[in-house]
Amino acid sequence: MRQARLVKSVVTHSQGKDLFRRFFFALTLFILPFSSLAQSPSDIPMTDAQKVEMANRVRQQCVKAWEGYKKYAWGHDELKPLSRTPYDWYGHSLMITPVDTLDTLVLMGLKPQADEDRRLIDTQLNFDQDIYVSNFEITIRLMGGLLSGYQLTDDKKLLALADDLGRRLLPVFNSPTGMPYEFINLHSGAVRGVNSNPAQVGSLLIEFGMLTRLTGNPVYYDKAKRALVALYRRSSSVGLVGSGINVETGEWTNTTAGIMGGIDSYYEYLLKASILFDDMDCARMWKQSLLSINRYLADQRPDGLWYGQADALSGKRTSTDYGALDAFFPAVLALSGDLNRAKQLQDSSYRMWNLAGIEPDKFDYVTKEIISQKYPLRPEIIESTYYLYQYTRDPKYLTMGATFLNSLINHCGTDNGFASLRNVTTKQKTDQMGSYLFAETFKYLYLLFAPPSILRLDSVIFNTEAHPMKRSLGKRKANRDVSD
Ligand code: DMJ
Repeated sequence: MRQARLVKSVVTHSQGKDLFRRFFFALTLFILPFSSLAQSPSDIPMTDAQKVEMANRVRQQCVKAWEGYKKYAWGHDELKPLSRTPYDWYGHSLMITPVDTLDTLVLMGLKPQADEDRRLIDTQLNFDQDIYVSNFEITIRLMGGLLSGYQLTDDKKLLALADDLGRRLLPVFNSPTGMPYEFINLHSGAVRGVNSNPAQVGSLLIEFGMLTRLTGNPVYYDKAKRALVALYRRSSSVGLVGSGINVETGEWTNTTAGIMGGIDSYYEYLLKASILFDDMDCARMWKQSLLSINRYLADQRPDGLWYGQADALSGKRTSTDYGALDAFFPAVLALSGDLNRAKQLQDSSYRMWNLAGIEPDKFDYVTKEIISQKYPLRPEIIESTYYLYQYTRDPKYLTMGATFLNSLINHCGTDNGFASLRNVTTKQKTDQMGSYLFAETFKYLYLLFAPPSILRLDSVIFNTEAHPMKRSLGKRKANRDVSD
């Protein structure tokens, strides 16, 4: 409050608005994010020059982490930022960080880095490996990154790699229900993992569908759409899905419903596929699902709007957890046209961030107790901030973005990159820098402050790993109906 009074007196007794703006900008950058004012972001606008300055700051941080990756982990899946050693998810590198990062480097105008990255991918990435991989993770990060990289650079090798990957992944859909197995061997096509969840089953259509649009091969769209429809048809009588499903029997193995990790991007893809491909089935499935989400999961509390968990069969509330992954939902609500709920939920997410000065992975929004202390550099809250700023131009979202950037730098920054936090209360770091730091966290932060001309939100649909797909390409061919 003292700071608020100080700000006021500066305005009254000085040269007015311009000085106030500059003073406020300094506050935004260095002081505000750590003060109690950060609980309710101010609505003082940033000038265009100040936004450019913020975008440059984000780019500098991204370059710093990219240089660290290059120095200590070049050609590997990830950099371990504390030990400065490389890490490969499956023993052999699938170049997860290079592929996930390419479109971010292009959008940031880092051409030498983007060209070098592209050369690495073009010459070294080989999917013919005798390893079992997660179909979901490889689709959203690698197929998504290759497809958006191709759309931004016109490098046909990237499309050929995506096509090769798509062909290798196809056997994953050969279950009795058409819902994909969890893991697949990239060399033999053998599958594993009958117990899956809605996110893994239902977040494939943006990538597989775009692959169909770009190659003309209908099989990708058809398989991913059938899986999505098969899942939707197993919604309960109250219109909810559980968080665990057996892909061979179609039985629910866990009936906890929510918008949390394990379910999250299934809902996201119903909406986004409907827009990207003009797919009316997806539009209908999204509309129906949203009614149940708002009826059974939304929770209007004295301190604001939250979304918790319920039993998928009865709709009865089971818990009041909310976390970093749930914070994607304001973006989806905003894209769906419900700005009112989107804004309220984003305010709630921001309060969660400020509980410990950086976001816990999960907390109870009634007791305010932190349930999972980790912060693995997640992007979802920043993604929602970006969408809300695009739709409202409310400067409070820029202030939120400045808070996030400062927390990241101060609590997660290392000499050569950024480290996840093991504990948001103690700020103890852990030796992990996931590739989505580049694909999503930096990209959404950059786009929040960058001029809209860098990438117009209404010209693309982002996959769940923030890889932009051009809407114009999604709509090129007539929509195919799937019936089974
Ligand atoms: C990303 O890989 C994707 O956003 C996915 O949908 C779930 N979350 C991680 C980042 O938190």
